[in-house]
Amino acid sequence: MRLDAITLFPDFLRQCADVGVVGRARERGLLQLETWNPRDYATGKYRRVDDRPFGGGPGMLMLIDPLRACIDAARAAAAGVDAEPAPLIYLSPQGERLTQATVRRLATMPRLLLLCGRYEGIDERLIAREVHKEISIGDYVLSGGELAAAVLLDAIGRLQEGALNDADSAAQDSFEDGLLDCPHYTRSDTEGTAGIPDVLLSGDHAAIRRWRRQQSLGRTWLRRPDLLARAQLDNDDRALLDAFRHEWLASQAKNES
Ligand code: 9D3
Repeated sequence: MRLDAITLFPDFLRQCADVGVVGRARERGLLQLETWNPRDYATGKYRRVDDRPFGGGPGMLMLIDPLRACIDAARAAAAGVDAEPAPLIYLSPQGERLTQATVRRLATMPRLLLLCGRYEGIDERLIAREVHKEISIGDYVLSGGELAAAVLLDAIGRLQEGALNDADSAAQDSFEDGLLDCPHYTRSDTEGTAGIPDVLLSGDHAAIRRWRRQQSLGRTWLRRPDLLARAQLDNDDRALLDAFRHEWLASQAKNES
């Protein structure tokens, strides 16, 4: 898959694409990132990339002409990669909230253009004409779109076929089945095995699998009831969750007294 990012801070995104699983995906040729800087398409002595909004008020917008030239150049550079023009995604607080379902869909595309805004954003006419989809990564205020693009790059990159090794299998991930992960424990010279649930030390792999599933269900019930409401649970899951609820409610009652 090829990603083209339009950004005033190309170094930041390039560095994000160099580390960890995504860096490895790039080395394996599964993912390609190209960056395009509107500054390189700005004119005049100062190569300005910002401008004041019509109607006045505080804050600046990205200057429309360098941005359009930059988008055109990015599009032209990858024309011929496939027949359809690559969709342009604008990372913006006004966008649809990013979910793993969207990530999965985007990860199957041969090519995507990502537009990172700075200042207060971009001219609405540019959105209307050039942008296929606006995406937000959550309800908090960032200072620009680069971190959001890095989130998308990371989430998409690790899903490329061959990016993950068996050890970090995507199938076991939290959110792949809509549930939170179970607790994990590892060896410690200083802690020994204190505080580790007995079942994990028992060697009974069927019991371990059941315990982990129960913890996933229970934690999702406690922490993310919104996810639990949408999860597909079978009869075994419901029995495990009922038992978890019972134990948890009993332990709460004991703490009350
Ligand atoms: C006057 C109101 N503006 C500043 C508080 C609104 C505003 C403009 C530009 C708020 C944030 C930004 C920059 N944010 C992004 O470019 C952005 C973003 C975000 O802030 N939160 C979550 N997802 C995203 S995706 C891009």
